[in-house]
Amino acid sequence: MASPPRQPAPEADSRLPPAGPRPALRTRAGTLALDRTVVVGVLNATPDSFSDGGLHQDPGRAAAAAAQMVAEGAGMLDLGAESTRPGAVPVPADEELRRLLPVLRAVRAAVRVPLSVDTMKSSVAEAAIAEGADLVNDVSAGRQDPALFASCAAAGVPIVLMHMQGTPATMQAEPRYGDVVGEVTSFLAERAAAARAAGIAPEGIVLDPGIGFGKTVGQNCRLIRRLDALVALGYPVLVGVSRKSFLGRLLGGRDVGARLFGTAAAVALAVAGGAKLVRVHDVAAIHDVVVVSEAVLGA
Ligand code: HH2
Repeated sequence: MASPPRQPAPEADSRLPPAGPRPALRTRAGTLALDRTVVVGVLNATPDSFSDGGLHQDPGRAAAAAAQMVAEGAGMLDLGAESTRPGAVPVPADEELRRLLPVLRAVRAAVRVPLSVDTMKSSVAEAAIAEGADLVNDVSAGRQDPALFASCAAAGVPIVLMHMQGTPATMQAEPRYGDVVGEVTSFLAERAAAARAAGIAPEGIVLDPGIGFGKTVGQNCRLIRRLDALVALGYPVLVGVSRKSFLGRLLGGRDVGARLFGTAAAVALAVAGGAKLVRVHDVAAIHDVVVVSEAVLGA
């Protein structure tokens, strides 16, 4: 397999987003073009996710929400059945599957966009792929279950590799870094190399700095500000800031339901930094943010 091309030399106009070296992601649902930023809608089939917990456990409601997100501009949907919010405890695979599969089947029947499954377990990923999932989104970047890379490689599905310091149960206790941008970037470079060594194609790898996963408010902001360092690795970058608690803290303790403008600001800056996918709950609003951000960046 060819190596991902290096980031081209910096443009004269540094306000422009770095040119994406891989403008598309190949999935079984077709090619997902990344020349425009893709809005990824979040659908959690969980009772306890920090934002949409309990809303999408019913397959019919999940399918209706999925169809609405696609109508509002989502180019991909991310389905999860295990919360990874700070303090969350792990869910056994059988329970994760019991929650996920009925929702996945209903959503798969309702929409044609690529579906990713947010899981750290190879058994869950394999069952989800058999039911029509097109990508795997692993917040542990293949560390929780070393068999996950092989599952993705065998099925030929892309994977999102996310940085997390610690585990969801403990990660916000005391995040520590010498150089957060350097450490997150070199960690993801190493995980991408491990994924490729396990047989995942380079054009099937997406990197994610893991906003809110073992980071302080300042470290989250720094990672968004210096997204260029991650983009320079040559893989598409996904950013998930939606309604997260660093926004609540920046806004004086704002409630989870009142973080839309904060989310919008962070998404606009992530797009300016070169994010090719943004994972959000409020698809209609963030679709507008992305359209306007790209128009300004391209002017
Ligand atoms: N954030 C969450 C979950 N999965 N995956 C990626 N790749 N990047 C993220 O930033 C990310 C993620 C947390 O958000 P949410 O799914 O809304 O909450 P919960 O983990 O409580 O289900």
